[in-house]
Amino acid sequence: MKTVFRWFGTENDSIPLKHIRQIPSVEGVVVTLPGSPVGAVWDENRIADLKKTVEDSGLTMEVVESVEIHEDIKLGSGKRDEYIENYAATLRLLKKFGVKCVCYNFMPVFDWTRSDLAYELPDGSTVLYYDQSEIDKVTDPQKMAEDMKRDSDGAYMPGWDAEKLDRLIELFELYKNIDGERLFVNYKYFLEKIIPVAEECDIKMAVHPDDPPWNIFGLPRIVNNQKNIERILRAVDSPYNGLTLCTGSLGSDENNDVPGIIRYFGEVGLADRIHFVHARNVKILKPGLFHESAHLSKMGSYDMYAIMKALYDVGFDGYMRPDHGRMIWDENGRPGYGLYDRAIGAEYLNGIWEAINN
Ligand code: DNO
Repeated sequence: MKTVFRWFGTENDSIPLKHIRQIPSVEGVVVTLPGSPVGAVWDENRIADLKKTVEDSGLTMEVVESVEIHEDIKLGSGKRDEYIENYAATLRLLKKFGVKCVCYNFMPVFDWTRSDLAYELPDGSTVLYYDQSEIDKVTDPQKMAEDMKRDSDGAYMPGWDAEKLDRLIELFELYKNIDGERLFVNYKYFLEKIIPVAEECDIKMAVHPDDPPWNIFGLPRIVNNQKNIERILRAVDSPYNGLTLCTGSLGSDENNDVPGIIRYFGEVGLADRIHFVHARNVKILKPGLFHESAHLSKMGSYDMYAIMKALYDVGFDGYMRPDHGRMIWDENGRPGYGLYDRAIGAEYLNGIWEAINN
């Protein structure tokens, strides 16, 4: 297991790389190119600069999160073939710079969604919070998207790019014709074209589960449970067609037994598809109502030992990053992505791993 840490780039992250370098277990950072227009080929010079900055700090740059997928690909319309070609061209560039794993998602319109980005816990820390009844009250997703942007203090929010937000009404109209099955067909089309390129580039594609893992605003979500994920992994049967096992995203639906899913993938020969793990804990208060928590098992609904042990037992050998932390110690940072709590999480998870290993 290689521990990595998400970093949004010099211009977009308040955390200096030298601080990340000082977290004992962390070997590398998970990067993206903020501001790259979705669907366009990434800029080679910017990738080169990023790699130099990262490596000059003594860290590796082997994981990208995300190369986002244009809505036309998910909708199966418009300029999807052109966007798929651009995606392939970006993968070829990333190969040149030693990238080994690309995390992406296939959620229509919205990436991760929360109703509160700074919910206060009794200890005074703040966390991301989701209340389905609040989401159900949203009659204007455009306004919700704008509120989320505002509450993130203007920070660049991956997956919430301006181009998409500007055409929300149009997108909602277009998605009226897309149910889960249609979305799957469009996804398979993308995989059939892109997985051979991933093979050629030796880049593992790792789809991120939907967060939360159920339909929202009437938009279908299909990367959400064991059965549907298995179907996707088998749709193009290649080791390069893999998964980002996000414990918190899957785990916010109590029907998803996360260690059970890992063990099941081990039993059916799909363990080697888990290329990347996002490890965090989440406290489910009732179905559709949860908040994120410290990584420590007793702070949330998940036994993190059981998750790490399941990964160990199925032979997990990919990348792991501590996912969303609380905001603690008066840190001002991007919701979910402060330095301190994620660093604590990284060491805790590595402690579990070391104990299992020994
Ligand atoms: C949230 C992240 C997601 C993830 C994307 C991958 O914190 O885990 O935004 O990066 O879904 O495309």
